[in-house]
Amino acid sequence: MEKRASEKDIDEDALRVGEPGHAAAGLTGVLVSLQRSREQMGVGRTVRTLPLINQRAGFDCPGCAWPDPRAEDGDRRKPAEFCENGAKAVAEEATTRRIGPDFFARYSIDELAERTDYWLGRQGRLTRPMILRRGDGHYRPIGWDAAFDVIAENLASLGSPDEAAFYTSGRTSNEAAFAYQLMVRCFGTNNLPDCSNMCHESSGVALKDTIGIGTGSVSLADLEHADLVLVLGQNPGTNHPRMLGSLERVKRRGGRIVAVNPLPEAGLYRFRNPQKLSGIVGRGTVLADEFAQIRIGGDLALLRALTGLLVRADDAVPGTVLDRAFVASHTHGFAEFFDQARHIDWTATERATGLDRRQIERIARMLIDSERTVVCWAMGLTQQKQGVATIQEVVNLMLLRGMIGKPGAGLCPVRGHSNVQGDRTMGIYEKMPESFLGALEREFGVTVPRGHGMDTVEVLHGMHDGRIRALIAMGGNFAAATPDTEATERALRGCALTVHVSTKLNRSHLVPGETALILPTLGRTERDVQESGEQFVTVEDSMSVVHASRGRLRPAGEHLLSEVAIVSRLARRLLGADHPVRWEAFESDYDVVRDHIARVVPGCEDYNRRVREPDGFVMPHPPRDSRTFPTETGRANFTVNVPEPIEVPEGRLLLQTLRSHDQYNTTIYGLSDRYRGIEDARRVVLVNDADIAALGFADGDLVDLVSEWHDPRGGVEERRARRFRIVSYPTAVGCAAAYYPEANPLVPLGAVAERSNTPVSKAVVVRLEAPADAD
Ligand SMILES: Nc1nc2c(c(=O)[nH]1)N[C@H]1C(S)=C(S)[C@@H](COP(=O)(O)OP(=O)(O)OC[C@H]3O[C@@H](n4cnc5c(=O)[nH]c(N)nc54)[C@H](O)[C@@H]3O)O[C@H]1N2
Ligand SMILES: Nc1nc2c(c(=O)[nH]1)N[C@H]1C(S)=C(S)[C@@H](COP(=O)(O)OP(=O)(O)OC[C@H]3O[C@@H](n4cnc5c(=O)[nH]c(N)nc54)[C@H](O)[C@@H]3O)O[C@H]1N2
Ligand SMILES: [Mo]
Repeated sequence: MEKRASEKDIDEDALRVGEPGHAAAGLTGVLVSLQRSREQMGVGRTVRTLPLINQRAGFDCPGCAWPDPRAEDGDRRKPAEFCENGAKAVAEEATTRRIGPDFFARYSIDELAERTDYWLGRQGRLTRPMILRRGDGHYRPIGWDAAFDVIAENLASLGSPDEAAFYTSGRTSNEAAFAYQLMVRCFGTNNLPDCSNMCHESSGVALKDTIGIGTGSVSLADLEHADLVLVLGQNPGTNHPRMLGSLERVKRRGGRIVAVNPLPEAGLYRFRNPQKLSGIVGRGTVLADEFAQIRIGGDLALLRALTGLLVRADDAVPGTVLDRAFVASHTHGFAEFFDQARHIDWTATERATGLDRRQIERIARMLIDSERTVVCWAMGLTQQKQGVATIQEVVNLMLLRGMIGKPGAGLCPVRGHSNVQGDRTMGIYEKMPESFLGALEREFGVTVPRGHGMDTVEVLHGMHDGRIRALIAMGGNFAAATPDTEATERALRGCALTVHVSTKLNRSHLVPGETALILPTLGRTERDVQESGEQFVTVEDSMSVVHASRGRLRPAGEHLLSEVAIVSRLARRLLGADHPVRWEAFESDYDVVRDHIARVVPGCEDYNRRVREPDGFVMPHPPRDSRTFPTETGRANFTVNVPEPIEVPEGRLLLQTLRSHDQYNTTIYGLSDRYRGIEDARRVVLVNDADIAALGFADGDLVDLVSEWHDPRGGVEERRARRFRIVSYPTAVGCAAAYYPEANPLVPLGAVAERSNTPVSKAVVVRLEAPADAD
């Protein structure tokens, strides 16, 4: 049987498995980052680039959204304020390799589609606008103006603007995002899906309803001064390595850490700080005081038990546990919450969590003993069917003890992409409120649509049934990041037009609509010179700090346009020369965009001045700043959340799809998942020894993964991903893990989180089968 291209990744015999690591970072991390940077950029460029990452005069790391230390944090910004994986993200962008028209003349699209994502990423930076016309086998170069003509003509020929969707990934700057959403709304649609729909949407929905604002309530200083930090469903050692430094400071100050995860992730155990000599050579700091190895999807049941234990402890000795004054003056719905919280069904809790009652009681005791608690979480919580309810229960837990809006305490959703939070603030959202839409109209004298647009999953459904005919993507890798790969690829191929504004070649370029364009753009690391001179852009991190980012490298090619320039030019072509928005001015001077942002986006007043402060400024957050809760009740809302058990039939496992240490989402840097001891292979499935034996397989066996999904409308759907190697791994019993995006074909489009519509990428029921094409 013909293997799918992405399955060829695997050199099936190359897999090497060592001991899972117990410590993160350290000397190996430093060496790997230098080696990767040198390989991609050469020595000179490495020396010039790495020192600028996250410095005030430099650029924001294009890796994760973890904040930088500010003056108020004691100003301990280090000369090397980046991590191994940040250096890889930079090297990936600042590489000296280039792809030009000759590359596309050499490889047909069918040949490229046969290559792995890893190979595609290694070819280098895109340098010229390219077009794939209907029936042609190759992308051909096209001029910018001609490219905008093709896009505008295609969009104009749609039955309605709502037949187009405009995706955004989270690297886009605030200036580009603001201009982009304005163009899209002036064109006439709110179809602005983004990567956040697949990422922290559950956090946004839960927080908005309960505390009135969708962002986290802590600063870096709060986190570092906490008595207790809960890290739920997150792997910071790989995905937010600089967070480990903060957790280390928590420990040094005598604070405690609880990690809740089906996997014993290295960074949560022990951390060798590469910024310090002792860290490089010493044994490092033990981080987690308590590691709860939870079953996938068990967090709501755990949190319910914890809120129950707190409520009961206060019942036993009234006034000793709950912050009654806070509850009385700042919250709503406590009575109803209290009534159900007192009942803990221990049998159901132990079954759902796989945890022992005594451990849950120990964690409750730690919560009671802590005066300042911070809860951090990421994809392990959000990409679950009950993701929103789970995060609402996190809020309940914190409200009980008044842990919002006081120093050293609060809610900390740890964001992914470096500017995913800023893009939202700038209006990249299919459901922006009337206040924002009205402000846009007043500012620009335009009319924008009011009906809600489609999110990522809705767009995919729309493509399937013909309601969406065109996809424009500002960054990202839509084809590989979305679930249900086979169906998604069919959907994309059914579009009349697909357009990707990209820095690097990726899978999405190879799953074209009838007409497809690749528009190459500048990255964060590069100098951006426009008519009025050198420009900078702004971004917002996971803790709502907005600051400037300035690239310094020579652009990867002379034909590249910045994202702001691409939007401005497309807008002029699409909306006509007499459009009331001064698009040319946007392009020539980003201060002009920022002046509009200042007047439209609440909290961004005086934007141009404040982003020029050395540390930028912090967005307002009423619960954090003044314990005011802009919800419908005017208070923080308690909610009642009922865990529903995930049914896993006999002989099946619950599979999560996650990141290795050597990738950035769909960008594969290399084949080393060092902390987990897995080398040279990505098509692996991590399974507990007991389960391997019970299922009749052995460590190292080759299997197909078959997902089974019970459509609520009836019927079972099956999806297959071929040829994964079983790796014996100490994950929770009954659970399994495989890498994203290789496992995306298994995630059903219909399996989404309630209310946030986020694909359930962390709980897929699968069975293992001997390979269907065994040879
Ligand atoms: N180097 C690097 N950095 C990145 C990224 C990257 O790909 N590479 N991606 C960026 C992006 S966009 C994001 S969103 C973040 C993602 O950051 P993470 O959320 O840390 O990423 P994942 O690899 O998806 O890991 C999810 C974690 O949740 C755990 N988990 C899975 N299911 C459950 C569950 O049911 N309960 C609990 N308690 N835990 C569970 C997994 O074992 C794993 O440790 O990282 C950002 N930073
Ligand atoms: N199964 C499964 N699926 C998942 C997840 C999971 O855990 N499991 N995680 C989900 C999450 S959390 C997220 S955030 C999404 C990520 O989804 P996306 O954001 O769509 O994917 P990325 O892989 O981050 O996008 C990488 C591409 O962005 C382009 N790029 C990089 N830098 C720039 C830039 O500065 N400008 C422009 N225009 N383009 C640039 C490059 O061409 C690169 O190929 O995936 C989601 N999908
Ligand atoms: Mo993400």
